[in-house]
Amino acid sequence: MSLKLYFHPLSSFCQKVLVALYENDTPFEPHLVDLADETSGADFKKIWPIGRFPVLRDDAKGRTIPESSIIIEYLAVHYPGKVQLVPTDPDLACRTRLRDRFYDLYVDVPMQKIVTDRLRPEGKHDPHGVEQARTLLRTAIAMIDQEMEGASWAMGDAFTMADCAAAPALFYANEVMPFGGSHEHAARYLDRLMQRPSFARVVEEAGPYRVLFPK
Ligand SMILES: N[C@@H](CCC(=O)N[C@@H](CS)C(=O)NCC(=O)O)C(=O)O
Repeated sequence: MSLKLYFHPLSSFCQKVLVALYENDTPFEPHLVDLADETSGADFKKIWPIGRFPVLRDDAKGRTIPESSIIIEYLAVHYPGKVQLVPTDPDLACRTRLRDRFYDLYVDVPMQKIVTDRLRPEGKHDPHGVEQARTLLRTAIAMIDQEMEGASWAMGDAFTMADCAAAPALFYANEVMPFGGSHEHAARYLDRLMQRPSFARVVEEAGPYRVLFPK
């Protein structure tokens, strides 16, 4: 097996890549990184000094690939499967990347700002930053709610990289700022994502680690 994924099961960006791998039954060796553990964190930073996961290592090709979207693009080029996560049509691919960026930057990132603020020590919280994140997240969810009226997946009928990004981002966003009661189309989209076998598996595998999620 040439692919090794450095990841943590609770991490939303890692879950995004796991969904892509599971969609296509792509074989890989999971390598759990525990950033709270000095040795595990230091070993990981030798591979990717930025210290953020996921990172894919492809021993067969001698490549180390960070960044969730780039990993999914790499898999689509070098290890394609039955589900075409990045369309071959350039315009459709461009629109897919836009949706992927949208879910990463305007749902996942503000959601993480809200969650990670809970981990900050007393006196080091950033209430203004958290409020900005909540405002951004609220705007993004309202946009998604409109977009998803009449659509099955982020790009319409086909499940793509954008849905890989949307699944964990919306899942955690709904935990920190529940939108089920106010945005029914976004909520139904999240339900569909939860029922998708690839993401259902990701959620189930993260189960034992849920106690680490800051309340
Ligand atoms: N743009 C990166 C973001 C990766 C990222 O922020 N990962 C988080 C976990 S979800 C992380 O590694 N956090 C650890 C840290 O910031 O120390 C991607 O798409 O992969």
